[in-house]
Amino acid sequence: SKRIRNTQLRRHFIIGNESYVLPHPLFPDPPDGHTKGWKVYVRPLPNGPDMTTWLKKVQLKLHHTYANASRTIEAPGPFEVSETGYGEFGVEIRLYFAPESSEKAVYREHYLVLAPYGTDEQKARQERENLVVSERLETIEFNEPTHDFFKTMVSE
Ligand code: SLL
Repeated sequence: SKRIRNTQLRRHFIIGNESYVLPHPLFPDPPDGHTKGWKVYVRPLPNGPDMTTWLKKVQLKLHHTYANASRTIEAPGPFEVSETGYGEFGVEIRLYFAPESSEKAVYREHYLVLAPYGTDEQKARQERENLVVSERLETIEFNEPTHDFFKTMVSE
């Protein structure tokens, strides 16, 4: 459908990871040599609106040492991958949008953080809780959205 001039739609969301030192009940029977369990995700903000009006598919590409390194998750998600491993690497993320948007997939990268970071106090808490979280606020902008996409977005 036709695009609406001089108009932008903007949405915020989270890309991040959680990491746990193994052994951990969420990650039973890890392969030999795997020291961390982790989850990488694309999520709405806490109490934020549903993302699936605009986000229809997420492809997460892991390090080539993983079997089936390319993981694809369709809406409604959750858009996340849980794995175990031994090292940090950049996860390549592709976001695919609602077809009526006529938008091409958008690329993001998230570098996995598996080790405690920050001040000594912050690191001590992450160790005590056995949880490291690395997240950032992301923004997506749809410039001159199609009329059909605009309609779904404003009724969300
Ligand atoms: C590092 N440059 O050495 C990085 C590479 C590799 C991550 C990290 C295990 C994969 C698997 C895994 O953690 N690969 O065995 O399934 O720190």
